[in-house]
Amino acid sequence: MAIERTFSIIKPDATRRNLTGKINTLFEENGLSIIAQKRIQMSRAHAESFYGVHAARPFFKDLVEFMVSGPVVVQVLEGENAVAKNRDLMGATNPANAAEGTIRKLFAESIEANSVHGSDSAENAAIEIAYFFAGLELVG
Ligand code: IDP
Ligand code: MG
Repeated sequence: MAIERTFSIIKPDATRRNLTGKINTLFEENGLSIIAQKRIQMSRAHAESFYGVHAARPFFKDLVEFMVSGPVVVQVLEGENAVAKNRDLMGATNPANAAEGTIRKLFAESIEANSVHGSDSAENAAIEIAYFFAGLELVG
C-alpha cells in the first residue's frame, strides 16, 4: 500500500478543551506521522473558502462561526493509506453514529463541534494541504 498524505484540522471545540495532545497521540499510535503542524486563528474568509463546497447547506453559516470561534491546529499526516486511515480513525460526522474508539466518539460534542476535519480523498488532500502549507513546511 502507498504512503500518502492527508490534511487534518483539530477544530475549536477540541483546542478549547486542551485535547490537541490526546488527538495527536491517537494519530501517532495508529501509524500516522505529523509531518507539519501549526496552530492558527482562521479568518472568516478562510473558513468560508475552505468549506465552500457546503455553501448551500443550511448549516454553513453556523459552521463558519464555529470554525472561527477559537484556534485550530492544521496538520499534515503521513502514513500508509493515510486518507482512508484517518477517516476511519475520525469516525462518523455525527458522533452519535461514530464507532467506539474513534476520535469523534471519544471527544466530539455534536455533529457540528466534532473535533476534527480530515480530507475525504487524495485529490482534496493535495488541495487542502496547499491551501494552508508551503512545500518547505512539510518535513516527512
Ligand atoms: P466530514 O467532516 O465528516 O467530512 P462533511 O459532511 O464534509 O463531514 O461536513 C463538514 C463539517 O460540517 C462537519 O465535520 C461538521 O462540522 C459540519 N456539519 C456537517 N453536517 C452538519 C449538520 O447536519 N449540522 C451541523 N453541522 C454539520
Ligand atoms: Mg467532509
